[in-house]
Amino acid sequence: QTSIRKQLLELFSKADGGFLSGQMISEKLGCSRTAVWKHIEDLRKEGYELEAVRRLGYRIAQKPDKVTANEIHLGLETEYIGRHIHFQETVDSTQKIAARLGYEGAPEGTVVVAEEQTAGRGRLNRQWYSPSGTGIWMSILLRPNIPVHQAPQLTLLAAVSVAQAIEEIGITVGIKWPNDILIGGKKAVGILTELQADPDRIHAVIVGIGINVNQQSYHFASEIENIATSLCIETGTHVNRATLMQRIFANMEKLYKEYLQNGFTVIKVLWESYAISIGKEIKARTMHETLIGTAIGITDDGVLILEEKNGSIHYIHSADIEI
Ligand code: BT5
Repeated sequence: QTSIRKQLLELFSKADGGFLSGQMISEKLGCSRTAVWKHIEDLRKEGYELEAVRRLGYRIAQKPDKVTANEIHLGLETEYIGRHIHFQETVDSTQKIAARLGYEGAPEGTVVVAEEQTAGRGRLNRQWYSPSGTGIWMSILLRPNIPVHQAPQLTLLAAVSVAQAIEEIGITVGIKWPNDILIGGKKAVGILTELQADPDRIHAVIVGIGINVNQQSYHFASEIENIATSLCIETGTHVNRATLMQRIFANMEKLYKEYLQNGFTVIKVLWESYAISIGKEIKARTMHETLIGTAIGITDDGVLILEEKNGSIHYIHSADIEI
């Protein structure tokens, strides 16, 4: 039963929003027209909006707002990112599961995604709020053959692919080094990159991405209600999460291929086009000190360059930035 469902969704995926006749479906699936009708009804019960037109057949007008493998595969345009989806309704943290899959040899492009995280985390073990059904909480596993010190570039690459996907739905975004995507000064996306590596070789990079998608402001915990926003708040409309994930995967795969082939140059230029801290006076809080100065750019490794008033230059690998 589930495999027929899968085949049916694959047919619709190939039709790319177009109509499939009942006759054609019944032939391809090897079942009766009545059985096709029953499967279509089942899809409707799951939240798919199916348009039925005489002589033309059926068309998926809207898929349910779920982030299960079926919804993500329906219409996915990539070669490997998102081809292996590990979905669970509730997890502690998708990073933890992706880390385990990383050690177990999961292929590049594997994505772990959940409707809810009970222990989502940011950098330095800070909490990442991940309420059920409202956001995209996912971890993407990559296995790039690059030197360890270049791994931070992948955080910036991921940020660009998410920024592009959000722009495609008509929202202007800015990136705050290294990992925040802001809309109108408020945080909509956080990215956390973790490594599985020996000193001289990367085994896996796990890019964790948290996106506030369909929260209303009253959904936010009081700790973040003044600093956080969601795509729904910004657009005024509900945003389909699986479709957004597909756009992120497509953008990311394109940039990642470019990156592996030609290096960081193109990604850096794109990243800089979104950067909101560069050229500005910032306060950078690192583990050891707080520096105030002008953010004059990023290095080819993705490290932030800060110039103090007295002219001294600092290379910042990790910090919280205030603009
Ligand atoms: C981050 O850390 O911004 C990285 C967040 C990465 C989350 C993803 S979700 C999928 C994957 N699985 C995980 O467990 N994590 C990754 P950082 O720069 O340290 O920012 C954390 C701070 O952002 C917190 O201290 C809060 O102030 C704020 N924050 C927490 N939840 C938020 C939310 N939903 N929206 C906006 N801001 C939030």
